[in-house]
Amino acid sequence: MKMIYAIVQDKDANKLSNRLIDENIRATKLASTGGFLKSGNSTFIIGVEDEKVSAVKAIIKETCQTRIQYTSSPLTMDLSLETGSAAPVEVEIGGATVFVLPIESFDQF
Ligand code: 2BA
Repeated sequence: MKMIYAIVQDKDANKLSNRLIDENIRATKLASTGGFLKSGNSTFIIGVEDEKVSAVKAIIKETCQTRIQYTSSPLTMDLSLETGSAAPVEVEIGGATVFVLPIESFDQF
């Protein structure tokens, strides 16, 4: 059995939830925050049998898309304090960041 952690953009989270329900794959969705942009994203925790890992990754890939976001980098934010204007920085996010970990044991009591 494996534990899949998938960090996805909030805009894709409902679509992914619905797909996982349709495919009878159990998941937990956590509200999370990206360390770099400090904006909200969603982290899915999905425990699955080894043979289902590829199928789940394919669903995540199909459901989550890459987007461009504009933000102020720490450097331009520092400059903006001096000049009063911050140049936006283009950042490409996602579609999804996925980690697959082994599970030592799985119990439901
Ligand atoms: P954030 O940390 O808010 O990062 C958002 C996007 O900003 C990243 O997209 C990446 O394009 C850019 N970025 C992140 N750190 C950067 C840096 N030091 N310098 C320049 N650009 C940087 P993604 O790579 O698609 O990541 C989306 C979200 O997935 C991240 O949000 C974070 O919440 C999570 N994530 C990505 N890699 C991770 C990792 N190795 N461990 C844990 N979480 C990760």
